[in-house]
Amino acid sequence: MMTQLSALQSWVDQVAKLTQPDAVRWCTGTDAEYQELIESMLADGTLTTLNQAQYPNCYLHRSDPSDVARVEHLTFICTADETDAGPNNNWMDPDAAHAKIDALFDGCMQGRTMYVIPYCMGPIDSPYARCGVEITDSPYVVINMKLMTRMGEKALQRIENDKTFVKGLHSTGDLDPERRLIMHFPAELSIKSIGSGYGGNALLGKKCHALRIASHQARQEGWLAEHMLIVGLESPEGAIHYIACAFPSACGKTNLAMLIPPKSLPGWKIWTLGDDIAWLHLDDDGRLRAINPESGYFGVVPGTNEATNKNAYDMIRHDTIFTNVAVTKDGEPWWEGKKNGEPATDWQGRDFDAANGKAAHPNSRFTVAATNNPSYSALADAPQGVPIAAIVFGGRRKELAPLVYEAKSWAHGVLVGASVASETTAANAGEVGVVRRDPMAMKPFCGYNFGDYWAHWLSFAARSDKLPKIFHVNWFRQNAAGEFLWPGFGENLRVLRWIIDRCENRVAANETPIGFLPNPADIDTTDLDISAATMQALTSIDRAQWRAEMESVGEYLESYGDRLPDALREQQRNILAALR
Ligand code: GTP
Ligand code: SPV
Ligand code: MN
Repeated sequence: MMTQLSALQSWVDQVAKLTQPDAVRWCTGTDAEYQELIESMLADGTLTTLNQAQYPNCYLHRSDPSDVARVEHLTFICTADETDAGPNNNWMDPDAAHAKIDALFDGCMQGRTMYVIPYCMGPIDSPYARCGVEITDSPYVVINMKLMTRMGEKALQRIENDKTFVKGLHSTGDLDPERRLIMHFPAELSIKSIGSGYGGNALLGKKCHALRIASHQARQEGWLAEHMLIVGLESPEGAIHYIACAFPSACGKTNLAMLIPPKSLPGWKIWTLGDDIAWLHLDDDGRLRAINPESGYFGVVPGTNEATNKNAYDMIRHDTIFTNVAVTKDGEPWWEGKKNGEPATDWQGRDFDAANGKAAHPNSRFTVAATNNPSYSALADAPQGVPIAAIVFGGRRKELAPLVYEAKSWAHGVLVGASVASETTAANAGEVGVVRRDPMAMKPFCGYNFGDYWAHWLSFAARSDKLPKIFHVNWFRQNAAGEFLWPGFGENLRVLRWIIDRCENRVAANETPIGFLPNPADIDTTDLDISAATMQALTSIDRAQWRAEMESVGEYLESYGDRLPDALREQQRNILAALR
């Protein structure tokens, strides 16, 4: 008996009976446990050592080449009624789903150790935090959970007090994509995942718990679980505004959350609260407050360098797990966009040959504790979180979407979020670069019907008159030659400054049918090599293109049938009418 909580003990016993591990190990979350697991994975080849002089305590994991990203086509929401999962999810009947996946779990841990990981999503003493227990046969999962969550003894204590926890069962199985499934049972607060050892498929605290299951709980309890970074922007005068931004996978959250202010904006400071997930609650005063349920980052490696993201570059110089990067002949990690060194072996461990494609996998990742981040905010541990001044949606769009615009009301902002579309990236298995609808950047992560989700978002307007303003940004507009029009990265602070000025009613804007756009002169471009014509293009809209867009948004919304809130339909119709 390893816990006083019989519901937990009996579940662990029942899983052990099904999966038949050689040993069961309860994880305590100590540094010694982490080190011991590292040593054993170095010994069996699960990890390899990187250059310890240049990259102390950094290790490389190469995942199976068929297992390098999330797999939305194998991810299911299992609700009694199919329409509760919605057209945005794959659905399976809960009984059928359990039967199908339990057959794969049967005996799957023979010869392996079963690890029991109690974890807490959110500051351990926060009323907004929620706990879970992940059972896994992957020591790689254990060390990632150690870096990314508050796990071990303290979490177990909280679980024993709360007497409730999300159950997550994971096994790497045989890694055959034909026997890979990620299933969610919102009504049971449980997750079952088999056949993948990768990121969001396997670190169940992250997307499976903190978004899919939590979004379901959040709807019932009146809060929001979102795919958002949280960052504090401190002005030279010392005022800090916290903003929460939802961009789809591999569309710039980690980079924005730890950006380095450009030299021409002296005195600005950036404080990172989170880079991927935010839980948002209304406080007693009606202000929206955010906590980051995670305590580490699982970030995209390619593109990281001293110019794009020096904080991340420095942060991953020590105590970092790299997954699927290349290696130089000196044993240093290497990736596309790194300015020094060259690859000797590629992400699959082969001698590097450009004919085989990129040296690092485009979705190669780093795992680090948040405290490694030079711009880490101590308020990431504050039980009440931080007040949110603005919500920012964004996507990766070559065309159409301007650099920034502001919604005219909360309900309009919900439509702006529901209309997010973005080019697909390597974060999910499948085609890259195709524009698809990704409402609130939650297409892969909302644990229930988007129609009900939008209604839930809309309902906040009746509960508070202090809600944040809502904006939309696009760092990814391109010219005909395929070059980005906007420099991006640290320079994005110039746009965030306009957003803050709008929140403080310090600057006027151009009213258009899609929202308020900046006067080009109100985006500071000091020291930027950007023409007036480009700024004009970035801060204006093409009405014909936008008419087509709003028609397409209307068709998309109607695919949610009678679950679509009337208020959202009305927003879309009014904008379309104004564009005509
Ligand atoms: P997930 O962890 O998958 O949820 O992604 P994320 O939203 O945190 O994305 P991330 O910040 O890791 O960025 C993904 C890719 O976009 C990287 O290759 C970055 O170099 C690139 N990127 C980020 N910000 C910008 C930007 O402002 N402009 C341009 N052009 N590229 C950017
Ligand atoms: C994403 O794909 O949005 C990620 C990486 O943040 S994963 O944890 O794999 O979901
Ligand atoms: Mn993400």
